[in-house]
Amino acid sequence: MTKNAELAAWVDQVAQLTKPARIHWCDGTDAENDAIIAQMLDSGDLIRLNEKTHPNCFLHRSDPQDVARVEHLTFVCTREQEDAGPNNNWLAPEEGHAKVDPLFEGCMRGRTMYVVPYLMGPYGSPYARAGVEITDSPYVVVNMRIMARIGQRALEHIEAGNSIVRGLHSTGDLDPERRFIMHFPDELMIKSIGSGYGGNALLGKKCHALRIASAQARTEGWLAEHMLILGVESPAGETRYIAAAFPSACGKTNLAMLVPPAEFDGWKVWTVGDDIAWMHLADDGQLWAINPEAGFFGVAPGTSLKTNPNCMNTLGRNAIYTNVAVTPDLQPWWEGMDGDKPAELIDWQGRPHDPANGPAAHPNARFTVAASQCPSFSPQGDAPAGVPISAIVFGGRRSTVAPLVFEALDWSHGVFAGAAMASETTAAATGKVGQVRRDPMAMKPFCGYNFADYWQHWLGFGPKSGKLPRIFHVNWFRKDDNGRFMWPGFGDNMRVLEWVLERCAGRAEAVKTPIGYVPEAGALNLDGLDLDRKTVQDLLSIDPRVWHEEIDQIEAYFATYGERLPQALRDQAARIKAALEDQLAA
Ligand code: OXD
Ligand code: MN
Repeated sequence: MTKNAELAAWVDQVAQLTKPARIHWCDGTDAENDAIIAQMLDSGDLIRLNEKTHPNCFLHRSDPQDVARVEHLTFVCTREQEDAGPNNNWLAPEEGHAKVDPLFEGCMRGRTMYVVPYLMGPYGSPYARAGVEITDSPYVVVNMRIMARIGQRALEHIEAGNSIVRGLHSTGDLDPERRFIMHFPDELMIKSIGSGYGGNALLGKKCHALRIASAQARTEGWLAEHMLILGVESPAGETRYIAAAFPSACGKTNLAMLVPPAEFDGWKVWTVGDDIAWMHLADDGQLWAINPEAGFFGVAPGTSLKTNPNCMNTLGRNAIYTNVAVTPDLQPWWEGMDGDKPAELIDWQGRPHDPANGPAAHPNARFTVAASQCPSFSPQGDAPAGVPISAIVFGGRRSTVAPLVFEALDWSHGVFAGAAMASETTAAATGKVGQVRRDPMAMKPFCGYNFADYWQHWLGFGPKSGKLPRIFHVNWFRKDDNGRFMWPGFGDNMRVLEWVLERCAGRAEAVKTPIGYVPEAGALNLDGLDLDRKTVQDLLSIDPRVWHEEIDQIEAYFATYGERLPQALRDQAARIKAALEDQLAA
């Protein structure tokens, strides 16, 4: 229960609507967690994994129709449609409520209604924000406990008079026809029904920390972004921080936990966050970032000791796995894991694995694990003030067009580069995989208001400080004519991060091109890499013809935002095109 009358009244009102058998206020203690896990083991909602190899680890198998975010069923309900923008599905707030409220009627009959007070951001941080999620899913409770700071301390923060985001969630009947994820930014309210999947159901994550928070950040003058945060420590012991935005399932977790290659003796990468950054301009003129989350909800397939040893060393204990395969002795398994594929596996749906049924683990299978367990977790990971950001990196999955790395000419051009981001789609959302779509700042599924206003908000930071981070764009996913990746990626991405930070320090050499600064031949440290000159050249090349076409496409995309599009972005496109035309004419 709570001393906060408004919160108590809302909980009452939800209980009257949803008719649960009982109400449980979560205190976040170990004892509570143990009891919920025990009950989920009983009901079959969780399966205990091999205690010897994976102590305190559990497997959850979701409904096969409920395995990813559902962008087509996700709505932003602002008074005016224009305020949600062409980037969001929209309903007027009263229509949004009218669509979902009937689905909540009696939906918790026979179930426990959990009330989960949570804090996004470190305890004691002026930037942390609270929420309360009401849910009938014990899976959500045990995952929220890892992903956010839940329970008594969060409730105390709320009872001290801080505002909250209210999130109502029910798995309903899991019918995709009765599934909606509704956001009401003006009411600081989320209503999610019909799905138990992470991004649709763990409301602190995408719904609160990105969609609602981005709208709050706009009015309050900060940034809520789909970005990892990492620190790079040099052999001299100096640590500088980078925030980087990539679309879902493009390697954010791997980059955040990068282990530098052998040639980078004495360098170390520290993980602050792997998915979300809240960034504020501080009195010193620098952009400081906190990770609002406390855990990682990462994609399992492709994670291995080779691609992400820190992650593998995080995952072996106290983790919840969703939709992975298991060996006969109940060890988790997924495609891309180290070693040979075991002869026998149970697939993500609990069937003996038959390759004819597809991969053994679902391509969007996940792990949930505390960030503090990660060997590279930053000593500043819980710092209330956050960390100062030296560089912002945008990146997409492009098999063609985008070079390995370029630096924007200035802040406005950097905002353009972010706004123009495109990427091939992945399994993190339902729908076709591998289609190129515009995904500005990797926020396409997550920006809680009109992108045109969002870009204007970003542009507005430019004149505010001379100490803003420099902005870069990277592409680890360029392919050659035979369809092979040209860049080794993973730990070797350190080579690009080093150039990025050297540029920030005013040291590394670059060539100015119409689309930005690219590394001069020899400016990237490629020692020990087996890459021929031609491949390096191709990786850094900018084809003026291809880019002219790319800018045409960017302009066509921008045009869908009409008059609201900031003039500065039109000007950037025109400037780049003119420079490319000069090159083509020369
Ligand atoms: C995620 C996503 O789960 O972006 O982080 O889909
Ligand atoms: Mn994400």
